Amino acid sequence: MRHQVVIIGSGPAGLLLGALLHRAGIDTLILERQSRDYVLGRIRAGVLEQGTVDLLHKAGVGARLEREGLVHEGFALNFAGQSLRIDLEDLTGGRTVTVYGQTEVTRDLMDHRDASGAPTVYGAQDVTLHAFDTASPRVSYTRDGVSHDIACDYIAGCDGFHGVSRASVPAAAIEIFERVYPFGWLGVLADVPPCSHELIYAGHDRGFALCSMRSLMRSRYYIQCSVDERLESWSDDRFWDELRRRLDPVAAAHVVTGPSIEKSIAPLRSFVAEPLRFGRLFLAGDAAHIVPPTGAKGLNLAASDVHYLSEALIEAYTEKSAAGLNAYSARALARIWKVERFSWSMTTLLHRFESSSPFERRMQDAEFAYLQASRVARQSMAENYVGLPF
Ligand code: RFL
Ligand code: PHB
Repeated sequence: MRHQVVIIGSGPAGLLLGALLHRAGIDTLILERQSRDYVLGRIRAGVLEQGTVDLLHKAGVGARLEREGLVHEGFALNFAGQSLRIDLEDLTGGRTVTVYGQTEVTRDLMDHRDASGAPTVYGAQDVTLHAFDTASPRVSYTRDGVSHDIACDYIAGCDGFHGVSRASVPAAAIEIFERVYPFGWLGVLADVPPCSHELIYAGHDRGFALCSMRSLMRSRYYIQCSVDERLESWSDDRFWDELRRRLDPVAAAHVVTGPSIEKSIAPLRSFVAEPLRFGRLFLAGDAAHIVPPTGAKGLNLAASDVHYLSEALIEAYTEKSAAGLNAYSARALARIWKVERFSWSMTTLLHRFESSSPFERRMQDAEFAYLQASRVARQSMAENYVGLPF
């Protein structure tokens, strides 16, 4: 068997790359370790930058997003009992973000791919990359006990942080930059109306809290928790009580509680692998980098990688030019590092660090006071939140 591009992973990065390449007449095979339902069951991101929305439209999957996505013109920062609105639209000359769940993005991309006839293998086990440092790379896998070997021109490693692609690169060829934060996020999804029509990011002495949503009837809330927290020790009631303690009184009074339909703990990490290209293997999305979710950037960063990579591959096939492929790693990394910086700074501003000295706490207070006092400071936050240009 042979395909032009083998894409490993059917998360947002792999599916979006597949859609953009298919549109350009490039033949792709997606290999996904899990089942389709398993991938759709993971509750993750909720906020899309305009650039991501535009890319989804370009890929031909914007219709439901256009109908059901909630356009947000601002969000609130709560800090030490005070609330500050970041007016995205005003501060960025009219730019906004769209609240639309990663699950829905993934479902739209999967449906679109099925309708296009492009192949995806779910439940692909033992995916192994071969000879990607030569002109004839291959990918092998097993499915239902049968082995398969696929020849291709290029391999796109879109298989997330724990995938096989980055792990296949010799350690000496890759440099890792990493910060692991000493806390996680406990997230709850519930079919209750959101406590506010905009997102609320709350820095509090008891720890960070975030009020988000998936629709006008479905809320997504997070609270900072310790890394070794056990999910079993968080009843719904305990979660709602802790959430309300960390919000300003107005927001707390508007929290509508109800049974959780999903509850999970996510660790927080900043991570970048350099470079993103190894011969004919290209890394994109969480396979190459992780940001802590405080800036709502992970999915959006996967989309911007895919923008650069899809353009480069299309150029390689249609113009027989390797210029885009040669530039991919540097172009993508330039944007990745800026987004890493923003995600780290939002995390540092809003979380409670056990190890913080009194000086460091005062630095958090001062940063919030500066945001309150300075339009330029708010503008910088807004510019990053709506998304830096591709
Ligand atoms: P994914 O989504 O992890 O998909 C990778 C896919 O590869 C498959 N895979 C393999 N397939 C074959 N063989 C193997 N050996 C394989 N190993 C893995 C996996 O099964 C999977 O299907 O990576 P991708 O596509 O790069 O997408 C990245 C995003 O999922 C991620 O960055 C975001 O979810 C991060 N994130 C957020 N991003 C935002 O832009 N806005 C947000 O509001 C936001 N909130 C969040 C988040 C992530 C969170 N968690 C749980 C980490 C909130 C949370 C709580
Ligand atoms: C979410 O809705 O899941 C969400 C929103 C904003 C973030 C992170 C996660 O910064």
